[in-house]
Amino acid sequence: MTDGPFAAATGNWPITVGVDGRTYLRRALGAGGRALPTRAEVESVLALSTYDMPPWNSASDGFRNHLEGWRGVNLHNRVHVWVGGHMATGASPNDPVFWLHHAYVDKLWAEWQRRHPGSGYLPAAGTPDVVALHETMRPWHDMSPADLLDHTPHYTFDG
Ligand code: CU1
Repeated sequence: MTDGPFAAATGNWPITVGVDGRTYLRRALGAGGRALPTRAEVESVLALSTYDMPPWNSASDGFRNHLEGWRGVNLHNRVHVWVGGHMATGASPNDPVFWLHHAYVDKLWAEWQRRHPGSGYLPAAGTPDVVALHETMRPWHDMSPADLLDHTPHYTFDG
């Protein structure tokens, strides 16, 4: 960034994980091609009533993949690409927008849960190479998706 509060010249936002040796925050707003998701697109993903389904990978047609961005509407991944720079790489946590974006993805998950109380995390059990509802997750190995379905002991959202 060459201007603003995160500009390299101010020295107030050091990059902790670089990808190309440059030590300042980089963005390329809108250069990635696809526009940011619209409200209608967000609503279309929130309307999906099934969290996930076979084949339990990036080809699955459920809420998870449309939210994460592996198919269809693509809410999460395309924001990374739209911001560009560090956000389009594995060093994306360097950008403060990363944290705002992921907080909003968490909010969408909570909203999906509220709208679909009869649905839930899938797979429930017994799916090779996919974390089932009560299986522990890497890297912690002491929490399962079931342990985290209720976020309210940890945080809540206004509005
Ligand atoms: Cu992300």
